[in-house]
Amino acid sequence: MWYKTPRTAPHLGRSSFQIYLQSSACMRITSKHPLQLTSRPSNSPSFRFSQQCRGISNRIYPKAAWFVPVAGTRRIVYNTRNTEIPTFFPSTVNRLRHTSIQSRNYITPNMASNLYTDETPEPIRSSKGLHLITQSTPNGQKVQILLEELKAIYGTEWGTSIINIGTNEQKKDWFLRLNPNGRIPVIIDNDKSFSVMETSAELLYLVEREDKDHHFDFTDPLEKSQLLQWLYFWHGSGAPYQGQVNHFFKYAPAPPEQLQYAQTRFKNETLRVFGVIEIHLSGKYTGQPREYLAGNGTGKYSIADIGSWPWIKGWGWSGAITKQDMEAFPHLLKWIDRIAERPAVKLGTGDAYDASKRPELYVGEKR
Ligand SMILES: N[C@@H](CCC(=O)N[C@@H](CS)C(=O)NCC(=O)O)C(=O)O
Repeated sequence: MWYKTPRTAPHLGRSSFQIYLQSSACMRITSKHPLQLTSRPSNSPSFRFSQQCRGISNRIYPKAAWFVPVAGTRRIVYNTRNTEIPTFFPSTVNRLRHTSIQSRNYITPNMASNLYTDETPEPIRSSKGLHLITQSTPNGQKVQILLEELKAIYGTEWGTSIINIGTNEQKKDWFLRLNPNGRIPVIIDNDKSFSVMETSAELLYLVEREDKDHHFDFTDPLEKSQLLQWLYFWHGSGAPYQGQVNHFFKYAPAPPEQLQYAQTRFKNETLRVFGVIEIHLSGKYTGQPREYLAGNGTGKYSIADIGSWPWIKGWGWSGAITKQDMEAFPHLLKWIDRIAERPAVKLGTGDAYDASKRPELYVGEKR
């Protein structure tokens, strides 16, 4: 139902904002799926939605205009003829995103509204707040550990779904929609209808969202830079090599003589990277041995450590790297043990993420 209002909207005050919507889209939206508008700040769903609509109308229908003034606690939508649309309820906003707007491609594919389809497993589709899709591999464990650390300090809550990457569940459409790279882990922030791929970006996203007191990152720009250096170093120069060691020693389907070059190459690169971290931790060039990768003095445990530890602690997994090889890295070995002692690290690598112990978390094809 629509209401007539005075010609001038009385509440277009300082706290108001205006948006312009393409009128026929707006007509469909408001008649079928009422839109709630709030006076809350710019990260509210309705404001973001409004911004999206503004982009649409500017591009396609520059002349069509709907005013959406928001002031104080009033929640009112106006069109150009000052016709007032009644106020609406929050639950309609999500429904709106998933139906009329999305199906008409008014929102670009990257936008949040496209997170789920009917194919998305129900526990993920109906998840609220933060949701992790994982398997307890080194990459999965990075995010599992940080979430457990955040829970220990802030009581952070999230849901977990475990998939079996052996069945290629991560290559299905429902998953690629969340992470086009088709790999775990993925974090979904349902509060913002936003998904995050790539472990380092996920760690950064989570500390930004949850770690208000900076337990796992830094406020000082130089310390923060150091954190990023080691986070990126491992992401770009550590995991890819160690991942190839695992591949060429454990999985590659070729006769051993054909694998030798790749095996030697990636094993040596991995050991070289371990050596880089050993130099840093030993204080060889600074005179200051360190306990952790980033931070002044001996450093502070942070997402730089969390981003690399789950891989490095598994140095023996492929069978390629021997105890004797590792003797060259005494500081690295102590760092592995130091971090392994943390309760949240034990939780993040433990039974809570073992699909055989938590079958209720399993989604998708099992085997
Ligand atoms: N660069 C990615 C790598 C993620 C990744 O490789 N995940 C592995 C598990 S450790 C995976 O999903 N593999 C399945 C596949 O390759 O299809 C990240 O840091 O998130």
